[in-house]
Amino acid sequence: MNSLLQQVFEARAAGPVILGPADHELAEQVARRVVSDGDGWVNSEAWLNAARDGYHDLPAVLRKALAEFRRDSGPGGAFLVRGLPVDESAVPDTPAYSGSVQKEGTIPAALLTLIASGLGDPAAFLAEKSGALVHDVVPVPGSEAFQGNEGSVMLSFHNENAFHAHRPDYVLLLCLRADHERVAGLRVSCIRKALDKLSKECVEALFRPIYITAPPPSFGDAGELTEPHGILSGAPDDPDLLVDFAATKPLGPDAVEAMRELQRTLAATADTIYLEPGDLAIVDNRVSVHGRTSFTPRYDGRDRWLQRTFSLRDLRSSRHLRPADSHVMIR
Ligand SMILES: O=C(O)CCC(=O)C(=O)O
Ligand SMILES: [Fe+2]
Repeated sequence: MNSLLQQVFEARAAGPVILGPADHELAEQVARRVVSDGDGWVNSEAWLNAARDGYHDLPAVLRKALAEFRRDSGPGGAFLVRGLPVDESAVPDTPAYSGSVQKEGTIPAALLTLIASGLGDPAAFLAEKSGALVHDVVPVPGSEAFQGNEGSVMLSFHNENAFHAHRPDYVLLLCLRADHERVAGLRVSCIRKALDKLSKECVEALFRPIYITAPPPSFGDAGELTEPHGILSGAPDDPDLLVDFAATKPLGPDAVEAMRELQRTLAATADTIYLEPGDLAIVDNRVSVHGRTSFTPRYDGRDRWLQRTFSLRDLRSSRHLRPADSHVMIR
């Protein structure tokens, strides 16, 4: 493991899970079963049922670590699994168009759905990537400067879908292919590491409802601005974090100053993870923001490719947004 990875996880009781050969094989068998039982269609009911069922057959070492992470995501607010069965040589060319999603059943899509089903329930938004449960995170020609996952300039820190009342609790990012130069780093920063480095005035302002947040560009024209909200909420000694540095607007000078201090501090305490094929990063979206360093795509079919799935701990609470109790919110 490289030292940056070590830094991310050294503070956690249970470090990264690295699957050995037998567990790698078992995870592959379980994922294959989801592919064969799941109608070959990622958003189908059969696929979701197969993933929920199959989760219980995943390696015990993985399930135990996920259960611990679910109870307490630790000071880093993120988790890494390495050695998942992703065979880069069998991965097709990296797609290079906007809105690309994984509709057909594949091993990586099965792994994401399996693990999302253990942490909570997989879910998606109709307005974002056509409601697919598994998204491609790939650079798109012409979108280089986009503040979204199609871009390749630095992606600023954000809670995923911060504006939405039913935003994901966990963001799962599975690497199928790294970037050519191995410089694209997923950056994760957790409020638990930053909190005691913030001034009293800053913390006090961040708890006040003096911020509003817009939907991210990935939602197109859909979605509404939030009501004024605090960036921090909940327990003073272990608050939740809610901010998107590209979409959250401070209302007034105190709000501006506190947001700047927070941004500086989150950058200083962040961890950078250079994902390799078979690595899965799980971000606790309640206490951590994430972003990405810049990189240079070549659009040659060998660019960086992550796949992403969201998991919600309480799917029921968004029932009014999910006709027929599907896993896709219509707004
Ligand atoms: O490219 C990355 O490492 C992260 C992109 C991102 O923020 C996302 O897909 O939600
Ligand atoms: Fe994101």
